Amino acid sequence: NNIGKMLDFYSQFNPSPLSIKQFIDFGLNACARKSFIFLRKELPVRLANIMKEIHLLPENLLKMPSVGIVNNMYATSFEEIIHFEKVDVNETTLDTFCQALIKIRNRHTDVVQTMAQGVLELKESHDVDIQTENSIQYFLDRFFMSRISIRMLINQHTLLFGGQLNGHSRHVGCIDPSCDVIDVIKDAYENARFLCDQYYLASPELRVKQHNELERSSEIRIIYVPSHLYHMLFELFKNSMRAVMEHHGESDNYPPLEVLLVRGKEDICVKISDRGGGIPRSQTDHLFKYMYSTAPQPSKSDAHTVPLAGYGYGLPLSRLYARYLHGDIVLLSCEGYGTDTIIYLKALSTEANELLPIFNKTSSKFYRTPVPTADWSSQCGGGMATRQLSMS
Ligand code: W6P
Repeated sequence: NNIGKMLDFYSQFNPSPLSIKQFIDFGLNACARKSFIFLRKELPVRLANIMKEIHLLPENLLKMPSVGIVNNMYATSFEEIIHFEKVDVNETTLDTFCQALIKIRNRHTDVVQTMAQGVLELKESHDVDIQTENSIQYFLDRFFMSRISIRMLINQHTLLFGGQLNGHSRHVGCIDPSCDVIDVIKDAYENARFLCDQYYLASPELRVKQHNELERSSEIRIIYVPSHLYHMLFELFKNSMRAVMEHHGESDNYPPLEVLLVRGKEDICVKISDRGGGIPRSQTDHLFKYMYSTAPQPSKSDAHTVPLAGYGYGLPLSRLYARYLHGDIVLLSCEGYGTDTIIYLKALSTEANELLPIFNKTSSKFYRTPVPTADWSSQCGGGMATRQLSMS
């Protein structure tokens, strides 16, 4: 059929990663026409690359109703953008293109939730083996990364050319060329603290230290997407607060969260240290796994006990936001004491390029490659890592 042919065609191309500097340059020389010409090819390429991968998912997962819904949404959006393939460019097409992008963005708002539902549906209907679990982890990392990147492109275009330009703001689309990291830290902390106070009737204080190795001035500013940074910090603060409150249950004196913000030549580091009792080393890798976090939450039906942080997809998604522009999130715990989480960001906007999944022979092989047999001896036969079931 036609859409199948178009998918084959567009999935042959690799996505073109942009640097944050290119996003800024694009935005400053704001040309809706150039942006349109770029996106009417680049969006179908990115969509087609990830849609090809959806079809390689383990059959059991593909059959789940929620995954079908997501798959259909992608097909619809792909078709809607393909319509602009051969139109001539005038004011009207630019306008309808903007409207189409907004419609697509709205359609895909709940995709993370729907995918999580699909994983739940699979867990409830089938036994999931290690190979399937690995495939799902591999796929969801790539799928959500693709989604982050596509939404970034759509947001930039609609913010810059959607007709509601804010001339007073220094922002270029959703990028702040002079993002004050401490401001975002404080904002994320305050909002996490608000939830913590509601749930536990108390919350740990925040102590911030900063060190600018380059210019010994006080402020650390970067070119970044503040909403992404906020998302990561809010998630990590919620987790740390929960750990502290649960670990010091009886007391009314909670050890503060300590944040260290450092600007080096290459990296910006934000380290959040909590004294929430830590977690065993055997559990740290699991925190970033989709399959461990989707255990149906006991409190979900009880609207009055919304958990502060439920180890949902928060941590793996936050790490993807960091990795999207070649940063990372690392978690180090001392069981019995507390946990450090570090957000690494690229200090230089020239190094902050989009990291995009590409569909090729290597990626498709992954879905068919069995789990390698262990070449290190161990008691439990499952390889190096002891498999444990759920967090809850
Ligand atoms: C903990 C567990 C955790 C996960 C993510 C971030 C911080 C923390 N602290 O104890």
